[in-house]
Amino acid sequence: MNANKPITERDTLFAQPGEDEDFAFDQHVAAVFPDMIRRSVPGYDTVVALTGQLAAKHLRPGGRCYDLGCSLGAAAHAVARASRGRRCEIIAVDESAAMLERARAGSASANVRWLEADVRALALQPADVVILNYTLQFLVPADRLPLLRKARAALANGGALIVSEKLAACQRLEDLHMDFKRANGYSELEIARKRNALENVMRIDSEATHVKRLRAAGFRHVSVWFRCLNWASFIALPQ
Ligand code: GEK
Repeated sequence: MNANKPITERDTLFAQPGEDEDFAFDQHVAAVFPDMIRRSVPGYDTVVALTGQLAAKHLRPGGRCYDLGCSLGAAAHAVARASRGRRCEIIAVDESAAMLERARAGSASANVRWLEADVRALALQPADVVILNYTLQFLVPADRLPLLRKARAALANGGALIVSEKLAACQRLEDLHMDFKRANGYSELEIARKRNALENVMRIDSEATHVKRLRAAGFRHVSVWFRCLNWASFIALPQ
């Protein structure tokens, strides 16, 4: 059994009719988060595991890795597992107190340091790896390039930025993503209520916008290393 795997409840947050409020990473979401993200994000477990492996390739012994918008710390734990024995410092950051409380309680890794902070206000120390898995899409668009520039400035030349996001793509892929959610047991009501709740808080960009912005932030090499439907993961290298 994986000691870092949080015990989770089934996500039924939007199963009943109710007031449409903006989505928030509060204690209700934190309690069902592992179930919610696996049933909503195609390829999530694969992305988490490969994020750990990719990060480990760029992490030097004693090096530092940031997991920005860590939620329950799935990526941070994957990095800790993949870089075991290298005495790396993994700093997992989230502004949600509810997420961090659960993340800390469920963490068996001594290498991970948990920090409750807004990633936009956080000063980054020199690092080998910065991870932004499904976080950028929750920042207001004007705050995205400054954060990427800050990550670029913190990264060593041999370092890497890993970014995963939902993409603005064609209707066919959007429809397939809805089918993915239905196949994972979400009802039409749940899908519609979640979409309404996310409308004002999750604003997605196209693949081209991501690549352009990563280059504008100073990354010389940008590539997609995972794609499933309208979800993708990028790696951006300073050199
Ligand atoms: C995973 N990476 O499991 N500062 C800090 N945290 C923030 C900010 C901010 N400004 N804005 C949003 N967050 C994780 C999944 S979830 C994505 C990331 C999702 C945090 C927010 O509190 C939440 O925990 C996380 O970013 C986004 O791979 O739920 O779709």
